[in-house]
Amino acid sequence: MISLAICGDNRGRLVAIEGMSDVPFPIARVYYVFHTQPGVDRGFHAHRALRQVLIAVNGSCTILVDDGEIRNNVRLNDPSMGLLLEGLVWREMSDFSPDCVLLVIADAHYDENDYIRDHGQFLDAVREQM
Ligand code: T46
Repeated sequence: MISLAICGDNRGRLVAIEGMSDVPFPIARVYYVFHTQPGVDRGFHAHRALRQVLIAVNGSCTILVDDGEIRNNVRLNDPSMGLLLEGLVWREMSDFSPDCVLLVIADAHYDENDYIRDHGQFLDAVREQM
C-alpha cells in the first residue's frame, strides 16, 4: 500500500499524485472504473510488465491479489491509500459499493498484448520467471 499525502485546510481535502515521487514510476495513463453494476466482478487477469496504482477515490471495492502462491483480499476504501500492483500479479475486483470510483494510474498506454487473461497461463508465466 502507498500512503498519499493529504493537503487539507478548512475548505476540504486534496491529494496530488506526481510520477516518480508519489507513485514509483512515470505516469503514462489514468483511467477510472465507476457505475459497476451490483454483483459484478472485474479484472481476472495479470499484466506482463504494467505497473499500476489503484485508488478508491470514492466508495469501496475489494481487490484479490494473487502472486501464484498467495492470494490476498485488499479492501480499498480510503482515497489517500493506493495499492501498487507490479510484477506478475493476478487481480480480481469485487464487492464494489454503488458509489465506487476506482482510479487507476499506470506507467504505460493500453496494450492488450500485456494482458494474461487465463489463470493457467499466468501460473506458467510465474514458474518461467523463477
Ligand atoms: C486492470 C484493472 C484494475 C481501453 O480501451 N483502454 C484502457 O486503458 C483500459 C484499461 C481498458 N480499455 C477497454 C478494454 C475493454 O474493452 O475498456 C474495456 C474494459 O477493460 P477491462 O475489461 O480490461 O477492464 P477491467 O476492469 O477488467 O480491468 C481494468 C484494466 O484493464 C486492468 O489493466 O488492472 O482494471
